[in-house]
Amino acid sequence: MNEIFNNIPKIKYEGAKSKNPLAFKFYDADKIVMGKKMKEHLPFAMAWWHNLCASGTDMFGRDTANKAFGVEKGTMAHAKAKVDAGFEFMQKLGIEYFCFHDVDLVPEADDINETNARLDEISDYILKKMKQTGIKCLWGTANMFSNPRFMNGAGSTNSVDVYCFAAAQIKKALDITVKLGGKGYVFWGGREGYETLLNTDMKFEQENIARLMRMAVDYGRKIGFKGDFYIEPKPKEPMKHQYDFDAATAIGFLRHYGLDKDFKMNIEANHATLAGHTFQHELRVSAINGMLGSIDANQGDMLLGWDTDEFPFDVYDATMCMYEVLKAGGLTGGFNFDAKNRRPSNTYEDMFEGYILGMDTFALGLLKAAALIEDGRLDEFVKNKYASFGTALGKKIIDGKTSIEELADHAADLKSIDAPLSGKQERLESIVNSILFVNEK
Ligand code: XLS
Ligand code: CA
Ligand code: CA
Repeated sequence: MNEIFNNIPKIKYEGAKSKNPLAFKFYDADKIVMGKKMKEHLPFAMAWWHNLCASGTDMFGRDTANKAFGVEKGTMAHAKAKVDAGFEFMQKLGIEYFCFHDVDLVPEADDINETNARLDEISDYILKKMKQTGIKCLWGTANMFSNPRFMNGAGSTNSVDVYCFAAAQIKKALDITVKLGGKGYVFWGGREGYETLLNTDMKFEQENIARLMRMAVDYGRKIGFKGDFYIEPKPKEPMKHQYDFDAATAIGFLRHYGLDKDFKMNIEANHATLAGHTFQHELRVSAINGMLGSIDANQGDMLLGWDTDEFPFDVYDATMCMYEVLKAGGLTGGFNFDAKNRRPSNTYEDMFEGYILGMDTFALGLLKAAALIEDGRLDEFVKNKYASFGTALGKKIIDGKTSIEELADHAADLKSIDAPLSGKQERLESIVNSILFVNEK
């Protein structure tokens, strides 16, 4: 088979001083950080859709990048060329996982039976490549938002036929995910939301989404899927009100409908900021609820109000992300680069440089997060902040062994109240800066 990216070498680690754009500056796969190899802390994944499909089309103009990979687009030959390109790309970067939507893999036919036959064929081909290379599937999903049939939603649609179509796509995407040994299965509710309540029965729609998820879980478990189902929260775009607004909303939904044992969160950085949260906030909410599953590693642009899916280069955010991940004991999933090159970055080389940037940013984030934890001052501060709950009365509160009356009596007897400690935000931020920008020897 011919090389597709024939002017791109295998990407190696050369260190922070390297000026070679096609080398890692911080991602040193086998380097040990807090007792584990970098590549074990950072199971990176390639997103099939952005990397192998998206070619720069936006609302105002057509493709700028050529992702035909030498074959006619919209054909099975092209679907296979994308597999070849994807595996060569991952091997050259040392990426061990990929993520996909059903329709990223093959062109959708008018007849679902034909689409499914194409999916069978391509997944055989992918499986062969996986065996040859050791590359694995992180998660699969069904695209239930692009086709016009989903304009009123998939699980939240008003049409029984469309609901069945969504079920059929989930069933097949689960079959393929299981066939490829995927660790997870994602639900991102692209059209699960509404524009106006004048035409929407919100309760009915949410119940129907939950029913579809329940059936998906039952089917998945029946065919031997042992991984996690994920909800990927996003507050808006495409719908004005998305039902899975943020992690707290999605977790509440899962608990309400008894789905919480089978699901975790797939947190995307750009979706967090669209919801008015930091990336770190969404990770913490997921972690403290035992639902931190996987991460879509990208970043948005704070000056733009939409989902720009940029390659992450913000080291501060990556550090705070890795701080949460390390504290949570790692992810059950991985780090999927749901990111695309900017429209004018339209060469093969740019595809590689996007991933090098993202991988280096997270490697640096990992190193800095480990340094923050080893330094210990942040942890120490937070521990001390709540120290008064270590007193006898504090313990009674924590153990649920007191009452409002007893606490009120305590307050009535107080001669003075201990001033709550200073929050020391500026000192803590200064500690973060001093660790982020320390000169490495
Ligand atoms: C879109 C989402 C989507 C999911 C998978 O905003 O990020 O790409 O990750 O359907
Ligand atoms: Ca995503
Ligand atoms: Ca996104």
